[in-house]
Amino acid sequence: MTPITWPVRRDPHHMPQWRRDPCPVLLGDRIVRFRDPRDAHLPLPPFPAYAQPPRDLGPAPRGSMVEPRFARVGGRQTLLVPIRRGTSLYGTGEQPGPLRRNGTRRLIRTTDSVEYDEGVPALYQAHPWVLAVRDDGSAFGVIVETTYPCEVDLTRHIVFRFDPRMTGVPMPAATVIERDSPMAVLEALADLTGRMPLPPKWSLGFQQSRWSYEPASRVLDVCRTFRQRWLPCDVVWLDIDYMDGFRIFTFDPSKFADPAGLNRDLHAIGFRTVWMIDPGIKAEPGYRVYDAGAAGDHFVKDRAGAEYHGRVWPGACAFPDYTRASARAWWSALYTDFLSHGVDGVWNDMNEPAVFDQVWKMMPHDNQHEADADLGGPGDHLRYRNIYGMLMVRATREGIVAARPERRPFVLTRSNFLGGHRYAATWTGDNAASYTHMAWSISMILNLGLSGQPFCGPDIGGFIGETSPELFARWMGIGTLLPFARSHKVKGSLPHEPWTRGNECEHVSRLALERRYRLMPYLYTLFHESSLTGWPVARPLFFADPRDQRLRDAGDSFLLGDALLVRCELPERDGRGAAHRSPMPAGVWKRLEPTRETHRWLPELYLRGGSLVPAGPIMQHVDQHPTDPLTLYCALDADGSAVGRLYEDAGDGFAFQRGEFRLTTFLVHRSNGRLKVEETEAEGSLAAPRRTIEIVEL
Ligand code: NBV
Repeated sequence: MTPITWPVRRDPHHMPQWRRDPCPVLLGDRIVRFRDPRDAHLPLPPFPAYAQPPRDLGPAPRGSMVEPRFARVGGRQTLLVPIRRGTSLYGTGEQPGPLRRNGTRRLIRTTDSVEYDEGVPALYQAHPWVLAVRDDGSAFGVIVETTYPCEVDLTRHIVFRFDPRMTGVPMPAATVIERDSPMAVLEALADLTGRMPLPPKWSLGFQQSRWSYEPASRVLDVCRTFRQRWLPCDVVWLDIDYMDGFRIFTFDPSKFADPAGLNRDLHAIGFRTVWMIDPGIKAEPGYRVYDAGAAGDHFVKDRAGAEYHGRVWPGACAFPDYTRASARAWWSALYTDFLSHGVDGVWNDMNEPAVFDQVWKMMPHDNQHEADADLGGPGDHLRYRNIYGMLMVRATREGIVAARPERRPFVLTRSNFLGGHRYAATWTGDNAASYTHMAWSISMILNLGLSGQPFCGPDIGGFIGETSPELFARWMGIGTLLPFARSHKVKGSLPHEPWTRGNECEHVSRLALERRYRLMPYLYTLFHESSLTGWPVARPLFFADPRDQRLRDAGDSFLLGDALLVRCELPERDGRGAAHRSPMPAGVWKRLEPTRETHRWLPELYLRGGSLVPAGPIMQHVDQHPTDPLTLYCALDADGSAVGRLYEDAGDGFAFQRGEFRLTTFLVHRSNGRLKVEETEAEGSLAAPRRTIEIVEL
C-alpha cells in the first residue's frame, strides 16, 4: 500500500514565513505552550487529551526550550520543531514498523486498516505527540493541541502539517515538555493527560478470544479445556456473533439464550468474560436501542441535518454522537441491563468509527456533531473524528462504573486518542500472522507506552491468516510478557487454542503462560506504579541508559519495569524482521528462569543487578491462590544486596483508594555468607500476610 499524504505545493519563489511565538506561556515546570503569533489573539479550542485544562502560569522564561516555528507552506498550516543530530524520535501513538520513528511520515487520523503494513497511512488511534531523546539522554515531548487530522513528518525534523480543509481554524498550539530523561517527560505527560486507573487484576491474566466462539456451549468447552490441560487463563471474549442480528445490547435467542447462565458457569471455573459492543446501531424502528436513541436525538447528523446512516454489520446504522454529554449519559445507561447478565468487561470495536460503504471506511467529513461547549461546540466530523472512539469509551466506562460502582471497570477499545488511557486499554487491531507482525507487536506496544498508553497488547498469533505452530508458540512467548495478553483470531481460520497446534506448541504456550502467572505479583506492582506515575509497563531498552546510542533502535528486546529485561529472538522469515540481536545495556544482568524449564522459542529473561522481582506460585487464574510462597528472585549488586517492591490489594474494587493495600519494599542482602530479607518500608493499611518467603539468588 502506498502512503497517502496530502500534496505539498512547493513554490520556489515563495519561501514560507516561519514565525516563533514571542510570548509563549508557562503551563508548568519546563512545560510551555507555543502559538503562531498570527493566531495568538484567537481563543484556543478545548483539547480533550488533557485531564484538566492546564492553567496559564504567565509568560515562559525564554531561551532554554525547544522553540516550535509556524508557517503556511503550500497552503497548509505547518508546525516545525527543529531537532539536532543524534536525536531519536518515538511516540506518535500506534505505528507499525520499527521502534525509532526518525525518517517516517504518517497521518494522525483514526482509520480502520485491516492487515496493515508499514506503508499504511494511519491506524486506529490518534496521538498528536512526539517524544524526542537527545544524544545526551535528555528528552522533550511535543503535544500538538488539535483533534483535527494531521500529518506527522519525522523525515528530518518534527513537522506537523494540518488538513487543508480546516478552514477558519487557528493554527494549533504546540506544548513542549522539557526534561532530563524520557521517563521524566512521560511523567509530565501524565500530569497533563491523566493516569491509567488501576485495572482489575483479572484483566492482567491471559485472555482467549476468537471471532467468534459460538454458541454458548462452545465458549464453555474452550474454557473447560484450558482448565483440563492446565493452561492458565483468566478471560474469554465474546465477539460480534453473540448478538441477535448484530444488534448491540442484545443476545442471539438461540445461540446465547441464557447469557447470565453462561457467565455463571464460566465464573464457577474462574473465568471472566468480555463482550463486544460496537457503536453502529441498526437503524430499525422497533429495535429498542435505536428507538430510544432516535427519540433522544442522540445520533450523528449528515450535512443537511438528517440522521446519518452508514453500513456496518447489521446493515444501515445510526451512530451515537458522543460529543454531547446527554448522548454519553444515554449510552452509559444502556450498560446497566447489559452488565446485569454477569458481563465482566466490555470491548468497543469499530469505533474509528468504521463504516463499510465509504472510502477508507470513514463517514463523510462534513457530517455534523452537536458537541457541547466544553469540547468546542458544534462541528463537523473532520474535527471530531479523531476523538470519537475516546468519547465512546469514556461513556462506556462511566456506564460501567455507574452500574457497578463496587468493581473496577475493564474496557478495551480499538480506537482512541492521546489521553484515552484514562478510559480504556487497547490492542493493535487487525494484525497478520507473520513474523514481521510479531516483531511489530513489540515496537508498537513500546511506542504506545511512549505515547501515554501503558495497557496495550497485540492479537497474539496474528489476526489475519493462518499461524504456524512455531509462530504461534513464539508469539505466545512474547505476548504473555506484554501488558495486555490476549490471543485472537479472524473468522474462518483454523482453531488457535494452544492445544490445537501440536504438542510442542502446547508445551511452549504452557511455559509462556506459567511465566506470566509466576511473574504476576511483579506485573501487578508495575501496573500500580504506572497508575501513579504514567510510566509505561513495557519500556524500550534505552530507558536502562538513555545516553547509550546502541540501544535506541532495539526493537527485539524490552524492559518490564526497570528490573526485568525481555530479550526476544525475531527470526527473519518474511524477508523482513530483525535478525540481529540488540546489545545488552551496560551493567550486570542475570539470567532468570521463573519456570522449571525453558524452550528455545521463548524469550530470555534477565534481572538487573541490584534488583529483585517478586513472584508467586503458578495459578490457573489470578485469584486462584494467595501469593504463597512469595519468591524473591534477586540479582545482587557489588555490595551483595538487591531491592524491589511488591504491591498487593484485593485485586478489584476501590478499597485500595482508602488505604487497603500493601506496598512493601524488600531488601535482600548477604550477611555472614547468608541471604537475609528485610522489609524496609511498607505503605498501606493491609497487614503483612503470613506466608513463606523464598529467596532465589541468580
Ligand atoms: O468483530 C469482528 C472483528 C474483530 O474480531 C476484530 O478484532 C476487530 O478488529 N472486527 C474487527 C470487525 C471486522 C474486521 C474485518
